[in-house]
Amino acid sequence: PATPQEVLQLRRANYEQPRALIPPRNDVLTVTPWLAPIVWEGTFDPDMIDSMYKSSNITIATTVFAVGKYIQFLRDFLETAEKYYLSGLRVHYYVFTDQPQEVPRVELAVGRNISIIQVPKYSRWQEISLRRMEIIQRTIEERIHIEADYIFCMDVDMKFHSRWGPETLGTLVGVLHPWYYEFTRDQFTYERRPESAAYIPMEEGDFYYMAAVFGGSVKEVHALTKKCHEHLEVDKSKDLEAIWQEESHLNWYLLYNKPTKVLSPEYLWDDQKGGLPKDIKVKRFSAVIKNKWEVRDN
Ligand code: 5GW
Ligand code: MN
Repeated sequence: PATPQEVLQLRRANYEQPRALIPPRNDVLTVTPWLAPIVWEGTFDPDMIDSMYKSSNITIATTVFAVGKYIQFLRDFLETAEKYYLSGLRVHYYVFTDQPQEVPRVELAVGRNISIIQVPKYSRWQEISLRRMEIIQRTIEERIHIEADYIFCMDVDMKFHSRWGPETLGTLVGVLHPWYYEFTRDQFTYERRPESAAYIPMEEGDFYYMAAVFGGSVKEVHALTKKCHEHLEVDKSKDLEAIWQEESHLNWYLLYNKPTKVLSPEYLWDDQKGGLPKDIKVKRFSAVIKNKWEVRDN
C-alpha cells in the first residue's frame, strides 16, 4: 500500500487525467489479448511511475555475461546503465566472466552494487548459450532469491541511451524483437522441427521475443531458466540445437507461459537497423554494432 508521503506526492503531481475514450497511442498495440500491457513511449507517465516505486525498497538483480573478448563491452554497458537504468532504485549487477581482474571499476550510485562471478571460458560458443540459462538458474537458487525481488537478464553488447524505468517491472517480462515486430507468426524464426523441445507449429505464436533481455520476479525467471535449461539439455542429448539456441527456447516458453508485461522495441533496439521508424519514439537500449569475427574467437 502507498505510504502517506506517496499519496501526497501523487496528489501534488497534478498529472494528466487518463481518458477512457482517448487512447494515448493509436499506431501501436498497447495491450495483448491476455491483457498484458505493451510498454511504449506515451502510454505511461514516467513521473507517476517513479513516485510509485520511489520508496518501495525493491532490489533488481541484473545478470550480464562477459566472457572472452566480450569483456570489452562491459564498461559502456555499466556506465550507461548507471545513467539511465532504474535510476534511484536498488540494482545488484551480477557479472559472469572468465576474467574477474579485467572487470572495469565503474562508479556506482547509492544503493547499487556489483558481484563478479567467475565462470569458465567455454570451448564452443554454443556452450555459452546453453550455460547461460543453467548459470542464471543456479545463481538464483544460491543467492539471488535472497538478494533481489526482480531480475533482468541482459546481453553485454548493449548500451542504454535514455530512460529504462520501473515501468518495465512485472512478474514475467519479454521484449519484442526489433527485426520481427511487424511480421506475422508464420514469418517468425521459431524452431520448426518437431523433434526439438523448442518446436512451435506455423499456426501458433504471439510475438517474436528477443533473448538479449528477459526478466520478471525472481520466482518466475527461475522457472523460466529451469525449463529452458532442461529443454536445451533434452535437445543436446538428441544432438539437436535449436535454430536460434536459447532464443528459440525462450520463445517457446513465453508462448505457453504468457508474459505479464511486454516491452516494445524501444527497450531493445539494434543499431544495425539505422534510423528510427515512426512508431519508435525513443531508443532506450540497443545492441551496438560489433565485428562478429573480431569478438568471437571461440
Ligand atoms: C557469442 C557467440 C559467438 C561467440 C561468442 C559469443 C559470446 C557471447 C562470448 O564469447 N562471450 C560472451 O560473454 N557472450 C555473451 O552472450 C555476451 O553477454 C553476449 O552479449 C551474449 C549473447 O551473444 P551475442 O551478443 O554475440 O549474440 P547476438 O545474437 O546478440 O549477436
Ligand atoms: Mn547481443
